[in-house]
Amino acid sequence: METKKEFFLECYQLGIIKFGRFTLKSGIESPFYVDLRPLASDPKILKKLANYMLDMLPLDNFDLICGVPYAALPMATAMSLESYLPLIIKRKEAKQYGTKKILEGIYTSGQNCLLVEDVVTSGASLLETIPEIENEGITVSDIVVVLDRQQGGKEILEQKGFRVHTLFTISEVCAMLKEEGHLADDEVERINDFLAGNVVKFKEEKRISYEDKLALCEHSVAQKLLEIALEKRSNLIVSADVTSTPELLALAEKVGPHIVALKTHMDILMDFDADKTILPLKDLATKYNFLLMEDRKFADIGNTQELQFSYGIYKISNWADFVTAQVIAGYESLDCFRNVGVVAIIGMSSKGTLTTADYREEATNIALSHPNVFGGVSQYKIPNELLLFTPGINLAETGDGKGQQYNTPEHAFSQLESDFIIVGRGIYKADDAEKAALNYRIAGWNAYEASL
Ligand code: BMP
Repeated sequence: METKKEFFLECYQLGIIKFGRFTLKSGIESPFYVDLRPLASDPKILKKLANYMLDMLPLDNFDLICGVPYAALPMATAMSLESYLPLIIKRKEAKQYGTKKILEGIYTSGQNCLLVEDVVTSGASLLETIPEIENEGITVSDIVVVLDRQQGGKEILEQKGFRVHTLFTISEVCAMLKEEGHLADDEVERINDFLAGNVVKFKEEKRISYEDKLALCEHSVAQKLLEIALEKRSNLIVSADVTSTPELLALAEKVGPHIVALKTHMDILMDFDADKTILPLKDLATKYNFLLMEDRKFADIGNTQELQFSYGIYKISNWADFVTAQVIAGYESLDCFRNVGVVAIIGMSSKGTLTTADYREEATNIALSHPNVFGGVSQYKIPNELLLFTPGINLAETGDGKGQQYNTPEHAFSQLESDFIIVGRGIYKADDAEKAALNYRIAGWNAYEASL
């Protein structure tokens, strides 16, 4: 049997609630926006919705059913079909000609009509509709609502003597969405603030500059990266996902002047050799002033990571300036990266990633508190004390058909307040990698400046 929560999550998939910053008809700013009309476009969901609503009601009390136009019309129709309660239709405005009727359908005076509404906010539209129905000699005792926005409407209607049955309340819905990782703590807080009648504070402040970050970030690698960024007027990291040393070195030579760091996956090289790969790469890093970021994404217990970091054929600790690591194994697993900086994987760019809001929150707490960590990889904002690295950047594509999801540099800097963009295929697959690196460098720097 499907639970009410499972049913709600199915409805949520249709985009019926959005979170962010919305100006309501009244001019008030709301942290969420509800529109239940999409429910009518999914017949299975509409039918289930009708039954969930009917299950809450003393059906013997009613002779008729009527939806408040327009959003509740399909809901009332579906409920009528499921319960055999006869439907009447209320016009939004009385007909200008002919009968000038406000109610359409078959009814007689003295009958009791169940009213259906999609969302109740202040109750104003119901209070307008009810007298129009009662003027026709029909009584209204019960109102059934899909979602109560909890802004006083239900209480006002109840004070006037109506029984109000609600399937979901906004707080219940937020709790379910939080549990499922769709809502972060600060969003829930903002919603609670709004429901408590307070003026909601939306963050207005602009992102902070690299100069200010330099004062804030204590880790030596973070400072070095920020210094290079300011010197080269670049926030570009190229992801060198090539599979041979000649390709790697050729790419580093081309993009070197434009980047703050070269990101490697050393384990994809077919011909890795410490002398032939690392020594010339280090020379290029010195020549063009960029750092080496090994995207190893360590994800094991501390002891194993320590071995993976310093032993085997790659001996990452000998040459990488900083590495990426998952925080899945907990705080202490990061202790082994003593002589380098760590960028923690907080959220991933791929479709269906398990890095939910709750996970990201916990991962951020570890990243903030661990002295080896100076940054995070994420597709969401992270605290200013950490540098944000954003992969999944491409000026031409929106995805790669393998789960990768791309955004633009503008999105990274203005929406996420990112510090560094990471570009792979957008550059190394380009016909002219140097020109592509220059384009991304300019796009990244312009987007950064525009976001200040
Ligand atoms: P591309 O721009 O070609 O999609 O490459 C992105 C690079 O960033 C890859 O090396 C990938 O491993 C890495 N990356 C990512 O795409 N998303 C993440 O969430 C984390 C990553 O490190």
